[in-house]
Amino acid sequence: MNVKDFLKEIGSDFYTGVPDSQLRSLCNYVADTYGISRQHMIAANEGNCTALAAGYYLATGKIPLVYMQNSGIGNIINPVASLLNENVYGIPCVFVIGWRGEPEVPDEPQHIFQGQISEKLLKDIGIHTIILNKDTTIGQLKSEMEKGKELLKKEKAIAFLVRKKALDSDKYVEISCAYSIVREKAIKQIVEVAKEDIIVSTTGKTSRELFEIRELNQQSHKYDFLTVGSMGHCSSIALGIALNKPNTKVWCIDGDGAVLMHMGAMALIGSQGPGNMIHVVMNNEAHESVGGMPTVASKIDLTKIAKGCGYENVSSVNDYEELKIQLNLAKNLHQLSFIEVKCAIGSRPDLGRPTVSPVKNKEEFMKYLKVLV
Ligand SMILES: Cc1ncc(C[n+]2csc(CCOP(=O)(O)OP(=O)(O)O)c2C)c(N)n1
Repeated sequence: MNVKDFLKEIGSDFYTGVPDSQLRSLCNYVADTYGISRQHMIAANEGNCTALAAGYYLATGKIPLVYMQNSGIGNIINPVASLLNENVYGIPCVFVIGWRGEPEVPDEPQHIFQGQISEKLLKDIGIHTIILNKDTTIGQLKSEMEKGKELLKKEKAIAFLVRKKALDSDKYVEISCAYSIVREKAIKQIVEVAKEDIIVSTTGKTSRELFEIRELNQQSHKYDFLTVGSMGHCSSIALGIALNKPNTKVWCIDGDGAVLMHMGAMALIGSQGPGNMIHVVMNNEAHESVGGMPTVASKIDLTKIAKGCGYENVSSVNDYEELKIQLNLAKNLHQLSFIEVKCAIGSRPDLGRPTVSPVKNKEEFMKYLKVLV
């Protein structure tokens, strides 16, 4: 189904979301139509989107649309159950949710369980759900929307679970930034400096690149914890390790989208101040792993936030030479460090995926951590 026809049937004129590769056509269409504006905002996480949508409804009485990947259902549960729900305020909203890990469609480990429980989770939080297939026709959508519109009128939320290739669009939005560092090359430099240290990497292509760098270097994967799911939480994982292995250097390779998603983590990291932790943020000002839609990282100063949270050694780099200097400085100082790496948007088209399972990754990683202090 063409995205334009789909959105016309829903009839919203306010969009907020966190991008998803499976909803790329919708993201592109909305970005092409509204840009990033008062009518279309990419929020830090799906819970924020839900609350923003609620504010829009309160102010306008019009129905908002939230788009997201099903990985984000966890983030909406609280505002759906304790804000939108009819027993609380009764606020209508349309969720459009990319269904990764849908049963019987092969997908990455982090999507399998989430995919299995998505429909049930939505039911459990009281959201009437319509499944959109590759073959769903406009006629079928219209008839499904009869009930949907009734529910919205009664101030209830509804959701669309969108299967692979169910939505298409001819719109394509090219998003770029002004920086030249290639993320994969920067990760290679970190690996060189980190040597036998621990690395915790973020969700998306960063972890895939780290995995492939180890393969290429014929190194063990035991040094790395790849946070394949749980977007926004890798720095908290790194903190938990750093505090309990105080003589081990712990590198966290984060993304700007992920850092924004759960930015409160930086406040706890700063307040604990582990001198053995180095938090590196690959800032390409975009959700590159899922299609390159922009984050708001271009509008804020991450180094000021890090300083404000209590990180001691803080820098921002824009070229490989400066990156090398800051990586070595952080390695040799015993101070909580923050390095922002301004990166270009992009990755290799032939980038693979980890071939070691998350459980095996955890076992090897824990075995290695056991010998460290
Ligand atoms: C809670 C949640 N929402 C959305 C996603 C989908 N997702 C995976 S990677 C990613 C983008 C990450 O962006 P960033 O941290 O800036 O890293 P980049 O891809 O730019 O390297 C998104 C949105 C997810 N995995 N989890």
